[in-house]
Order: sequence, then C-alpha cells, then structure tokens
Amino acid sequence: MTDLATTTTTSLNKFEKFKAEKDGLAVKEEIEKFASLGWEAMDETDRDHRLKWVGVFFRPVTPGKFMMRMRIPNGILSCEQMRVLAEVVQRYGDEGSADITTRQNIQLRGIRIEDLPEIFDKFHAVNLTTVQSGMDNVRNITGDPVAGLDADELFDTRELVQQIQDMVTNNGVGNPEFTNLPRKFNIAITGGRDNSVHAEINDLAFVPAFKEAEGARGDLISEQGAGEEMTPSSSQKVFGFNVLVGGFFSAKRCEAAVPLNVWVPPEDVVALCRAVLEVFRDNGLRANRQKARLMWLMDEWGIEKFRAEVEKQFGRSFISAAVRDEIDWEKRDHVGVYKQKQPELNYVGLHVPVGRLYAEDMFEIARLAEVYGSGEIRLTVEQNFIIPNIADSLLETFLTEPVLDKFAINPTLLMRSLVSCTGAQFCNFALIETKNRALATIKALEAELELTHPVRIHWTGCPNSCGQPQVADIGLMGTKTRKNGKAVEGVDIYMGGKVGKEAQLGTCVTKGIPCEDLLPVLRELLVEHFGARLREPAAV
Ligand code: SRM
Ligand code: SF4
Repeated sequence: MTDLATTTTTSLNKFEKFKAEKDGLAVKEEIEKFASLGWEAMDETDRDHRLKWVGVFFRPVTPGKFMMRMRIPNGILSCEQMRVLAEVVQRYGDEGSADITTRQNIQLRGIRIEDLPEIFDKFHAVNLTTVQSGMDNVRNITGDPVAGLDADELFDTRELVQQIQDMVTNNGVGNPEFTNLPRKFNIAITGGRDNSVHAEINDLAFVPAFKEAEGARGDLISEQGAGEEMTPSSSQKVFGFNVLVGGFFSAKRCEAAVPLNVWVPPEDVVALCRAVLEVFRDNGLRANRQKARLMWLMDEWGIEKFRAEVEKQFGRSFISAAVRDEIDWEKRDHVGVYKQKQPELNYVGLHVPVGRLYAEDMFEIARLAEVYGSGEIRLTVEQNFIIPNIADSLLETFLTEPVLDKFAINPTLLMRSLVSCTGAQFCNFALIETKNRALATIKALEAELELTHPVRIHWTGCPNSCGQPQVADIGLMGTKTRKNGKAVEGVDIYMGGKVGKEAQLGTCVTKGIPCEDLLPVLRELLVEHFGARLREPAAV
C-alpha cells in the first residue's frame, strides 16, 4: 500500500491530508462520544467528513438533522429491515423521510446525533450496515433487481454482490484495507440481458458473456457440469463476465466505462474486485481531487499498463474478454406485474414518485411484502421497489391494496420513468430544487400532452450528476442562469442517453434554460422527438 507518510503533504489535497491524519473509519469507535457531545461541539472534520465513513452525513442545509446512507447489496432487504428503517424515520415526525437512491439504496433523513448509538444497535440487530457508504469508499454495489426471479437471466447476482460487499467492508464491520481510496468507487454486476444496473457508468462493472471453451480455463468446463442450462448454443461455452472499467460522472468530466479485455468466471469476480481496488488504492491520483477517479489513472497509464498491473495483483494470467457480451435487450423498468421463473409466483414493481418515502409508506411496504410475498423487498436504480414472490392466488387482492394509489403499478408514461436526485431541499451542492419541481413539471406536461411510450426524464441538481442526466432520454442538470439581468435557477438539457443494450451517454444540447421557462421547452422536445401529441381541449 502507498505509504502516505512518504508522499509530501503539500502534494496531497485537503481530503487526503485529513485522511492521513486519521482514517475515516476511526469515528466508528467514537459514536457514543459524539452523541453526548452534540453536533455543535464536535470536531468539524469528524462531523462534516469522517462520519460519512459510517454513512452519517452532516447536512449544512438542515444543521443538526443528519442523513444516513445504508448499504443494501443488490438492492434487497427484508420486511424486518424495512420496519427498522421506518421506525428510525418515524421518530423524527415531519422531519423524517427516506429516499430510494439511484444506486438501489436507501437514505434516511432527520437523524439526530444523540440517537446514533441506539440506531446503530437497531441496525446491527437486523444485519443492516451503513459502513463505508460515503466519501472515498466503495459505494452500494448494484445487481439485477430481479435476480433469481427472472426466467431469462443468465446468472443470479445476489450472492456475488453480497460477497463483494463482505470483502470490501469486512462483513459490514468496516475494513481499513479499503477506507482510504483516492476517491469514491462504484461497482455493478449484472447477470440479466438488459443491463439493469447501468454497467457503463460504474468504475468497475461485470456484464454476462460466454467464453469459448479453449479460451476459458479448462478446469471450469469440467467443474461446470450443469453448464448446458447456461449455454446458449453449445456446451463448449462457459459462463462468466466481461469486465468494464473507468465509467464515472463528475462535475469536471463524464465517461462511459471501457472494456478491460478480461473475462472472469463468477468465482473470480471477488478476487478481481480486490485486485482492481488495490491497484486503485495504491496508485490512484491523490493530488487533485477532481482527477482522482479510476479513469484518470487509466488515462495516465494507458489501458495496457493498467490491465497488466491489475493482472499482477490478481496473481494469475487473465483470460481475454469474450468477443461479445449477452446484453441484448432493451432495459426494463420492472414496474407492473410479471411472472417469475418459479411457477405460480409473480413479482410486482411499484412506482415511487422521485423515490421519496415516509415512515408510514415504509411500514406499508413491509406489510405488503410480508402478507403477500416472502417478506422480501427489492429496490431499483430508477428509485422504485419490487415485491417478489406473490402467489397467483393472492395477486388479485394485492392489486386492490389502497397503497397502490400512491405507488402505482401502471403510472402515467412520463411519471413512470422520472428520476431525481436529492436537490436543494437537503443537498448543499444543489444549484436548484429538484424533486418537487420534477413532480410538478411532469404533472403539468401530462396535463397537456398525450404520449404513446415512456420517456425517461432525469433531474439532477448540479453537475455532480447523481440523478444521472446522461443516461436519460431528456436529462436536466441544475445550473444558475440569468433572466432579465437577474440570477435565476436554470437547467442544462442533455439528450441522447441510451440504456440497456448498446448503452451510450447523452450529451448537453442546450444550456441555461431558466426553470420558469422550462415547460414549453420540454413540451416541444417531447412533441418533436418522442411522438407526444397535444391533448384535444376538453369539450365544454
Ligand atoms: Fe451522489 C455527492 C446524493 C448517486 C456522483 N451525492 C453526493 C452527496 C453525498 C453530496 C453531499 O454531501 O451532499 C449527495 C448527498 C445528498 C443527499 O443529502 O442526499 C449525493 N448520489 C446521491 C444520491 C442520494 C442521489 C439520489 O437522489 O439518488 C445517490 C446515492 C447513491 C447511493 O446510494 O450510494 C447518488 N452520485 C450518485 C451517482 C449515480 C450512480 O452512482 O449511478 C453519481 C454519478 C456516478 C459516479 O459517481 O460516477 C454521483 N455524488 C456524485 C459526485 C461526483 C463524483 C465525482 O467523482 O466528482 C459527488 C460529489 C463528490 O463526490 O465530491 C456526489
Ligand atoms: Fe446534490 Fe448535486 Fe448530487 Fe443532486 S447531483 S444530490 S444536487 S450533489
């Protein structure tokens, strides 16, 4: 590992300096102390930065009311876990809420620091962790939301995602090996055909791919015995993953991930994650924080050297990538009722407007999962949730539940694909308010327009791009602009984002539209590019 003490401190950015002084994870042992001190008396670096290593985020917009970011591997949680999260939010009354995030995860709001010891105990009791969910850590690891349910999947990602999380976090306890990365790090793994995780925007992603027998390790073929089921045309092919690296969004630069020209069988995925993380940790750029993501290291070295270094760390010769991957479907959103591969069982995707939940919603979701399903709840990167394992015999009654009025299974076509980051309500980076504005704009557009298919509109409050405007049909990125000589909230508009097979990032097509003038601009885009038609005026 790089010895930070030998690097001149002047060449390190301020984040590197405070990390070198005290590892972020150290605050884990100080939670009781912080709880009794109170947020105002705490050391500011601990409060504003290091607490993020245990998933606790000071919110300058609402001082004293913290946000907690969970880790929900593969986006799967139990009704018991959901109830614990609901109880935490409930104690804060009107100030408590939660959001489903664009990484298939949950964030809780309104948290008081004095309650942290009790909250962590409650999490521990139901095997929930928040560890390493913020700052220079590996973020929530995403996987197929219908893993194990989808008849067409090639690989069930659930166990692998959990194994990667366990490796990175030392089974949720915290792992000092990986708490001082040069920057955040995103990992995604998909075993389905529709790239449900946006593989292309992760620092490290695994996409399904079959390798011809002679190219794969011989031992795998004999081990895989039952391989026929997973093989599309011949038993001479072995299932595994092609590896993509370097995808990321930042205010300075956005890049889609590129092929590493490596194929791994499932059992090597965790080891490869470790190797890439070690190379990044020990060699990633730490002087300029704006140039610290993995792609910048890949640029500096060139992909060949990067691959060679990861191979060295991996300790075995790499197998080159399969010629093609198996991502050949359009991306599904999973909203609605779908048959599972298990006979007589269904999964139902419910739409959560801009991902926002309150305590009563969370209790209700837990109840639905328990009464109608197997007690499991799944989250999607579109900020929605799925209840799996609903028997045919219970489906009809399930569909009469009043909560489906709020969380629809057949939302209107623009609402259906709406995604929004946190925005100015809670995020101090935000240049504009997002979630409420996104909802109001969609309602206004739907009152005027008729559509024939969903159009994916993503809002993000600033160029950090948490709301992923670059993957949207229409992406709206918050900015400040001028109108009549006055500074006003505005958006830059992105278009051309394509998800699923042949995913590609959208680009900025228009800059600085004042939010108050946005409606007619969006109306025109929807009519011109997405086949929307103006509604007939209602007959009097
Ligand atoms: Fe993000 C920072 C919210 C997904 C790129 N992001 C932040 C912070 C922590 C800033 C802050 O301290 O206020 C935001 C917390 C606001 C709050 O109170 O909620 C924040 N990011 C979010 C979430 C909640 C957006 C959402 O509404 O869903 C997402 C949480 C994911 C999770 O569960 O872990 C979220 N952020 C993303 C994504 C999308 C993704 O991962 O697919 C991106 C772009 C992809 C990427 O990272 O490459 C993203 N967030 C950023 C960046 C820019 C990173 C960079 O390299 O410069 C920042 C700023 C930073 O890290 O310095 C940031
Ligand atoms: Fe905050 Fe900007 Fe991320 Fe939105 S995109 S959550 S405003 S940092």
